[in-house]
Amino acid sequence: MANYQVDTELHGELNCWRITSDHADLLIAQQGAQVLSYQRIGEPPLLWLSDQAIFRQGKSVRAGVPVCWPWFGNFERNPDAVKAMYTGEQAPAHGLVRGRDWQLLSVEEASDTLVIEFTLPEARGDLPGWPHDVELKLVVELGDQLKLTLSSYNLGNTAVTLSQALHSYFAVSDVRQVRVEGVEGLGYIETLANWEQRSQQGALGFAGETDRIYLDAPEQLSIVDPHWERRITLKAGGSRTAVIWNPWTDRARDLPDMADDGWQRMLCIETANVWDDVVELKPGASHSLVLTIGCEKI
Ligand code: TA6
Repeated sequence: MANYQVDTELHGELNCWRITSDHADLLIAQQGAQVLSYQRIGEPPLLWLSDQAIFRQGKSVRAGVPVCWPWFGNFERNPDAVKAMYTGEQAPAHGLVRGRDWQLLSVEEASDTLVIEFTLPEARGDLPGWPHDVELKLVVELGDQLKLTLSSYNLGNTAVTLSQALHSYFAVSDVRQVRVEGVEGLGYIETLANWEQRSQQGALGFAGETDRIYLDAPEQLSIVDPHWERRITLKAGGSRTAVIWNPWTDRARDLPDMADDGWQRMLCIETANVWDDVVELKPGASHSLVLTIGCEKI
């Protein structure tokens, strides 16, 4: 049985919980139910928290795992069925929930795992411009691995279509030295070249700005990091698309919450439902998007 300690902390304007166990340290913000950092004791962090992160109400932190919902990325790039759900004027990137305070429902120990459950009550009809009744929950399970489950349950009497992502920022020794395995042979959308569809040859390495949507992604992807002698494994559930992003030099310079060289130490692989992989929820239907993060020594 592992020992857990839960402490409250204030980071800038944000209420957070720090959870420490015999094996790991986890920091979660109430805003966005956003996991901000995750590190196993004695190892480099698994999730990346920007050195220049801004902890301000209403602004998603450049760190960990922001939740993108009920649409992903640039609203205009979403399928019509997703766009039709929104009646508001300005549609912020990555949806409506990452800058809002979620409610902590419970913290419970189940065998050797700590289970932390959040909900966003406003998703039940009170999100501005999004008048649908969905029970939205994020369950964070800290055991040997870290598991996140984002579930959407349509309690209304009309169908709801959404795109979404667990927009995870992974910590790497140097993005130029790592590779992503599991994408070999997949089709992908190259968002940096007119959203053309292309095909991935071999594993993915990094030599410039990258922003791609991988289609028909397998259940498992991994980040092989020879310098830190580890393989981070990402096991996905309820998702067929994975977005891989690194801003590289110029884009990083434009981001106020990332150091100019911050791009070297991070890599986003986002477990997603985007492009033609949107989630359609009939009344009474539910869907879970799952990400389990593990790590192996190589
Ligand atoms: O997931 C990739 C992406 O959509 C990129 O295009 C990039 O803008 C990134 O997310 C970060 O978005 P943000 O709104 O958090 O700055």
